[in-house]
Amino acid sequence: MTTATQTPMERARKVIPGGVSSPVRAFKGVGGDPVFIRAADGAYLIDLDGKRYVDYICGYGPHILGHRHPAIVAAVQEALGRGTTFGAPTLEEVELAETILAAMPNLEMVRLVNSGTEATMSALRLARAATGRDKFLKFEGCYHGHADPFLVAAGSGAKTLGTPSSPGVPQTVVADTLLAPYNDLDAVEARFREHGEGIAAIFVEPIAGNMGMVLPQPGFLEGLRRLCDAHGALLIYDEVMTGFRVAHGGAQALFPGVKPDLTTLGKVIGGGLPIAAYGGRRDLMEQVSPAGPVYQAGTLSGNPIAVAAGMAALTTLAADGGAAYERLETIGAQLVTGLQEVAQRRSIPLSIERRGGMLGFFFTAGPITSMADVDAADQKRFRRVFHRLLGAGVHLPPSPYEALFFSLAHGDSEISHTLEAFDQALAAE
Ligand code: KE4
Repeated sequence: MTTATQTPMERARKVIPGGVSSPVRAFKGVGGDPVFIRAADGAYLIDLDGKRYVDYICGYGPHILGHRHPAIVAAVQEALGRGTTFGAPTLEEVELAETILAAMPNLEMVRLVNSGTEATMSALRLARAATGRDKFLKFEGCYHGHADPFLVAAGSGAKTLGTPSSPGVPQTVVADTLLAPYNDLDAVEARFREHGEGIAAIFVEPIAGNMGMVLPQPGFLEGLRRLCDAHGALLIYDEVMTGFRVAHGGAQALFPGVKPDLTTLGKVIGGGLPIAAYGGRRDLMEQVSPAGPVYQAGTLSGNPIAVAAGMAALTTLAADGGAAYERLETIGAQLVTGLQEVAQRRSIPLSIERRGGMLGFFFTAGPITSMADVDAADQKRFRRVFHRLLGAGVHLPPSPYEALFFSLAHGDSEISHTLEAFDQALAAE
């Protein structure tokens, strides 16, 4: 919808940096202006002109049940009838904590916060306090929110110390951020040789979802656990994206041989409202204020409206003995098989991986094991295909470095619409 004087984006850019509330939404990864969304329903986004798009953004992960799921809407409406925020403990936040712990046995305690950024920055502070060490290691291409220590250039794995990738992040802050390529145990071993007893933790997305979707190679997570144990460092799984998305128990349920010390969560656990969390071993979490000295707080943490949405989401997902995840497998297999068949028929190299309701595809023959492989994929082709799909009413996340998400509301008609649009998009290549 464009007024005579200005487009929505022209208007937005005047008052909001880049016209968006979060950078990826600005379409910088694909070019052009974003579609402004007015509403959503099930598997669909609806723009200002009423055009519907099959949605593979799903809010960047939260919407695993589909938009406006009746259970979530009803729970939020009921909670609204009792108030919005109390600045006091509620039984509902206890129930949500208990529900999370029941699904993730590696977590003995959990603290609710408002965003994944808060969860990871708090987990890092706790790891540094618990070990008395300052350095931590992260992987190129993994994203852990925008707290200063994590904003480190995804530079070459040869770099042993990160360099700030954003102005305003002091070198002194990232001096303790170590980098390694994802899936490169030798590089991690080298960091430990250089800094071993100074490393508080390894932060890792056990399935990487911020460079498309990249799986851990066999032995990678086990190797991280072994190195942490050998050097007295903590293993921290960032499952903000994968928690309750790739499986009911998150990625750690798919790799049961490795037990993280701490886990961060978000997205699905808020049912589309702002909730995230960090949790793990009791001896660590008991160090968090006011139980212990590690300070962390939040005016709206455990917000009753968000808690109600999260509880409705997790309860619905757990119903019928996990039937929801079986359904996600069926939808996902149908989608991936179809995409692969189209690419094969059109002789276009496509590498695709899926776990649960999350997938990544790259225009390359693969394999994809690190950021370097993702960078080498045909990003120009992604941009062309993105816009053709958008024009055909299929909305992917607007960046080749984002994973795709689908929901329980993505049925046969949405999948066939997507595959038809994908076929037409590749036919034009
Ligand atoms: P938030 O602070 O955006 O709630 O969560 C940060 C975060 C932490 N850890 C992981 C593994 C994450 O994926 C995220 C956020 N993910 C991005 C999507 N790639 C959020 C989308 C955005 O930045 O707008």
